[in-house]
This record gives sequence, structure tokens and C-alpha cells, in this order.
Amino acid sequence: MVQIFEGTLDQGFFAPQRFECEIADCEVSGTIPADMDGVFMRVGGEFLYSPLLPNDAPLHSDGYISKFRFKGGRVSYQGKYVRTPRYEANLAAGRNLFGLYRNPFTDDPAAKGVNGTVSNTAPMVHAGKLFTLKEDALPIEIDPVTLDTIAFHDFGGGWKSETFTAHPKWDPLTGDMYAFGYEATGLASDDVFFYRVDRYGEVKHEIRIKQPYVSLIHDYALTQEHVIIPFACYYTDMEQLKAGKIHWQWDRTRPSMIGIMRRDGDGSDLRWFKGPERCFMHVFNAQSDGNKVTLLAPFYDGNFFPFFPNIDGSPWDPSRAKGFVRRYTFDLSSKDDSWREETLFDTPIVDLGKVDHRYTTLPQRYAFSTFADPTKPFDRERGGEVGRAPVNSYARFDLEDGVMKSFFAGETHSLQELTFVPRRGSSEEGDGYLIGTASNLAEMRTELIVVDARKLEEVARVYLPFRASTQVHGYWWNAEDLALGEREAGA
Ligand code: V55
Ligand code: FE
Repeated sequence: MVQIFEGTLDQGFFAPQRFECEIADCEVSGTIPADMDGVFMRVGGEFLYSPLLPNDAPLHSDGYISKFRFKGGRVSYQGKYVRTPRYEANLAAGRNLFGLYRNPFTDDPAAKGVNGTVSNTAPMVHAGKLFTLKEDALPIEIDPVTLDTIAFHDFGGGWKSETFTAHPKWDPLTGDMYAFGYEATGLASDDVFFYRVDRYGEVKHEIRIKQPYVSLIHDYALTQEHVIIPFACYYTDMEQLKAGKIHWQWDRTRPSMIGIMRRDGDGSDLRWFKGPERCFMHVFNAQSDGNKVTLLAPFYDGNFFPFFPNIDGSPWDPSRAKGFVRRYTFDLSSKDDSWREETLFDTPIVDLGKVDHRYTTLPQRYAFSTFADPTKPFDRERGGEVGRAPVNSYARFDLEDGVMKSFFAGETHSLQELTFVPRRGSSEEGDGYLIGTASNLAEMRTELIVVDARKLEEVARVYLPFRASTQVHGYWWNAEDLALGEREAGA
């Protein structure tokens, strides 16, 4: 994610290439584990046409999905734009008709009535279907073999929110998906609809709640009993949008809030806890234990995104855009509406952290993340100038013994989000692989790294002969989750 906020999307390694491609058998070093039969799906964005307005956010780039298919010790690659209504309208016009991030009042009149979502945030697989996600719209179904765009998806009409989060969660004990949409009834609306969708894709439960103020709810956490809904300081309303501002402004006078409610209730038990300025983006995991709820999350100290301006006009402060492995504790039996925050490791991390997803909602021992290891070298002569310390390493944090293990990816590398792949046949937490793409800034190409998740040692590397499109989120699915065996045979 580092490239997304460093504002270099139009130049150098992250300049759009606007091409789609397929490589049948990629160059590899080391040995691709034979048990890896599945896909690493990445979603990110590349502007098909340059932004219409200069202050647009990189988060507004056109959605692009790419796939590393692992099978029989080999890896193939494919990448394609998501054919959103916006993509099609822009392509027809030959230019970008859409203005600032999630502000239709800044669009060209020719964009009127066209859904402006870019679907550039995350892939999702549920009930045997593949989707791309953006939190301002419904999921878009994608053919997992060809990566062709199919259509918006509303779960047979059961999903009533106009939007769908980029961070659904799965209960590993049931396979049920729990997800929500905010601004659920339209632009700047304070409605949040929360759903349980069973593993066949049917909506089984809905909870409707109101947000105390309209704010970005990017990720959330699920426990066996509760949902945890964090938001803070990013603010929008119709006035702000009509005045031509970008969707979010950072207003630090508004409270940081974390809502907790029963996941199977009707929302009437929802409680809002309040705390000091924090920027809530991604979470690791959470658990409920009686009246005690704990949340593991790498929340930042302040505004993370320089392109969502501080409402008070103050300049963006990079020192506050720092995240750590943190534990938040809530006492549901207390009348006190504050939380306890502990910083468990003093190493600053990139907030795109992961746990072994088979332990989502359950007590887990390990947390994984990328980070910038300042003790490791960067070859500036070959890698070029990188503004701040490059994200060069993977970390495994052991919450039981407090030990951090790390893996260094290379002297000219900048890493994107990692993902955990369980070893087939093993259910032991953390037994598997850490995989993720690395930008090799010297070679101007993307590499996919496969690391043993317990030893933190490299087992293989896949080399693309070009710079892959930027990634926001990437996840692994086994071939059978998408029935790839049958689908590829029939393709
Ligand atoms: C995030 C990402 C987004 C977005 C809102 O990482 C928040 C947080 C890639 O798009 O639209
Ligand atoms: Fe995210």
C-alpha cells in the first residue's frame, strides 16, 4: 500500500501501463510448494485516463484485478481492468469524466447517472463466486478463469444496502460471511446495514443502525458474539460535497468511536465507546470473552491519507500516520465508555496486517505484517530515491512470547501487502506461507515472494517481466473454493 499514499501513482514504478496480459508459465527461483493449488488474487487500481481534477485521491484509480495461479509447482499470471460503468463511460468518451473521489458534484455532466465506483480495493470469494469490492458500491462479480467482468451483485436481492464493505469477514466455524455497507441509503447518509450471508450466498440476518456522524468505516472486526465498528475523524456531509470538496476531510475535533453490538441481535444493544484521535483502517482480529471484548489492530495515531485534507487547514503530519501492533480492550459491563489501548510491539508497521484467517473470531497467537526495517540496507544507486524508508520486510509477531521474527526481501525492493496461505493438511495456527508482491525498483519489475510462515525463510520467488499494477488488497483461495479444476477444464 505504500505507493498508494506516497503520491507517485503517475510516475516511475507506479505509472499506469494500461495493458492487460497473460503469462502461461512464469519464471521462478526456488521451489513452488507442491501443495499450493490455488490463486493469489490482487485488486488495486490504475487510472485508465488521468484524473480530471488535480487533487483527486489515488484511491480513485480504476479497479484492476490480477491473478497468480499456482498449480503443480508452476505459476501463471493474468491481469485485467474491472469493466465498471465508469470505465466503460470513460472509454467511450476517451477521457476521465469523473471528478474527485466519491463526489459526483465534481463530475463532468456527461457522467450523470453513471455509477462512479472504481471497484479497486479487494477481491472476495464467497459461495464459489469471485468479486471485486469498493466500499461505495455493490460487489462486482468477475469470472475467475478469464477475469472478465460479469455484473453488480446483490445476493439475490437480499442485500439492501447500496454499498458493501471492502472487508467482509468469515466465521471459520460456519463459513458464514458477515459484512456491512455504510452510507447504505445514498451519498452521505448515516445508515449502516449489517448482514449475515450464509455459505450458499443467501442473506440470513440484517441489522440496521445509524452512525453518530458520517465517517469512513473501512474495516471492522468480528467475534463469535459481536461486531466491532471503528471510525474516526474522517467526515463528510452534503454541504461539503456540494462545495466541491473531496469526500473525506479529517476533523480531529470529532471523537474516535468504536461501536460494539451483538452480531445476531437487532442493533438495540449497540454501544459507542470513545477515545483519543486515532485513524482506524485495518484490523487483525478480535474476540469476545463474556463482557470483555478485545481487538487486535494496528491503528494509526492520526490522518493516514495526505489527500484527505485536515479540515482545520493544517498540513498533513506524516509522524502521526504511524501504526503499531495494538490491543484494544472494552468492558461491556462497565458504564464507562472509554477503552484501554496497549501497544504490544514498538516496531512501527504497515497497517495491512493479517492473521491465520482460520482463526478469525478465535483466540490467535500470531499476527503478520510488512514493515520498514531500518537496520537493512537499501541500494539507492540501483533502486533510486525512495522518499521514506522502504517497506522491505515481513514480520511475524508472537503475542504469547513477545518475539518478533522477520524476513528481509531485498535491497531494491518495496513490499505490498502480505497474505497468509495455510499449508494443506495442517490446521496448526501459522503453519503455511506468507506471500505477497514486491516492487523491484532497480529491475522495474514485480516479484511474488513465497516465505515459510514459521521459519520466515524464502522458499520461492516468481518474476514478472514488468511492473504489475498496484495492489491494495490481495488474498489467497484454494482452487476448490472457486471450482477452478472444473472451470479451467471447461474454458
Ligand atoms: C481505503 C482504501 C480505499 C478506499 C477507502 O485503505 C479506504 C483504506 C482503495 O480504496 O476507497
Ligand atoms: Fe482495506
